[in-house]
Amino acid sequence: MRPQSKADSEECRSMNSSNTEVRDSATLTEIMSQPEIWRQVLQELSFSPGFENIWARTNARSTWLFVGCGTSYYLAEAAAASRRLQTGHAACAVPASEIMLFPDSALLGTPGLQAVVISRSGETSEALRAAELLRKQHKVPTLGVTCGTRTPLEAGTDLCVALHTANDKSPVMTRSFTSMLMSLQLLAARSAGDAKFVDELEKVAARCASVIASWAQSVESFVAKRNFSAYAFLGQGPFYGIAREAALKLTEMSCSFGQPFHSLEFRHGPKAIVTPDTCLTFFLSEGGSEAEKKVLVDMKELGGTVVAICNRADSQVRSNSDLVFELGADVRELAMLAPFVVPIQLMGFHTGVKKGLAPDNPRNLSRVVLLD
Ligand code: F1P
Repeated sequence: MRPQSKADSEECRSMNSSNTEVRDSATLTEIMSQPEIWRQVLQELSFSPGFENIWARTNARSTWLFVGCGTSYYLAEAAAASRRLQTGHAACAVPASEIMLFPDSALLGTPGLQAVVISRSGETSEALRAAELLRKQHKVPTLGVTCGTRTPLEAGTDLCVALHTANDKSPVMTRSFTSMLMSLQLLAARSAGDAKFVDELEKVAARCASVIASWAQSVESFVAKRNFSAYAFLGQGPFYGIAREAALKLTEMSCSFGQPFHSLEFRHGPKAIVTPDTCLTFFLSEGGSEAEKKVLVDMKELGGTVVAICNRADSQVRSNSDLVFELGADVRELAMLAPFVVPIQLMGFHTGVKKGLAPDNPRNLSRVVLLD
């Protein structure tokens, strides 16, 4: 057996010492439960008269405004980008605080506007305030999306999707984020008359179930061997919302500094930070992959540490990446939004544990932000 190098013993020490935190952690359990939870949620929604009713009552609305806070805001961004591509109709996202403080910037007078207020807890003060302003002051029909039960959000919106199965105990949103995103993509697919999309999400759930354990192992050993001074998350189109959420996950669970960028924007200045201690994660789309891969190669040439998340990696991606995650599913790229965030949920978790933090009890964070 090869003598234990310093890195190995450090790796063993960091992996062993956090076993209990790892094994018993609600956050890790909830991350690893996602493929099964997605399968259950898709099943529930496919046969839910309530969901069908929500589609029937919102389908004619031509412009959709997605609203949320924190992770729920980045979900709103990914859902809006996905809906634009799925339906070809207008859709955008704003933080709930903008509805409160700069309502005129959200074009609330747009004819045919449908508002979607997303809140895992259904209790976040800004989300409730935004729902109330949209509904009562601006007369915009409101659809709530939550994982809570009998929440103030449900009481404060015209319609509500409540995914109790996908709720997280952890203050950190993981399966709630991916499941609520899938539910909004299903609604858009229904509006686009795209009956195949639910099958593709089911394929993604099955495929992720077969790779998630190996993803978790690769992340844990990668994190054990490396220390980074900065993290950048790069994605184009609908993957930009996923890059935003990935940066937040790393920050929430490991108190490290992570920033999201549109991949090609990274050349326009931010690449100044690239060193071997910079971890650059690329969410490679299929639509933009040639141009995105060129950025990946450029950053590797600058000496950056590259993590690639994609459906299938070609030799160029493999030879220029330090770590590759492949989903390998025969689905269209929009069905890959949710699973692509999973490796970074895991990276945030294991980086936090390595730094002696407790992701189940993230520093300075509460599960719900309540304001006076
Ligand atoms: C929104 C949120 C979470 C964050 C933390 C505080 O919650 O910002 O994204 O992780 O838990 O609250 P919600 O409105 O979706 O419940």
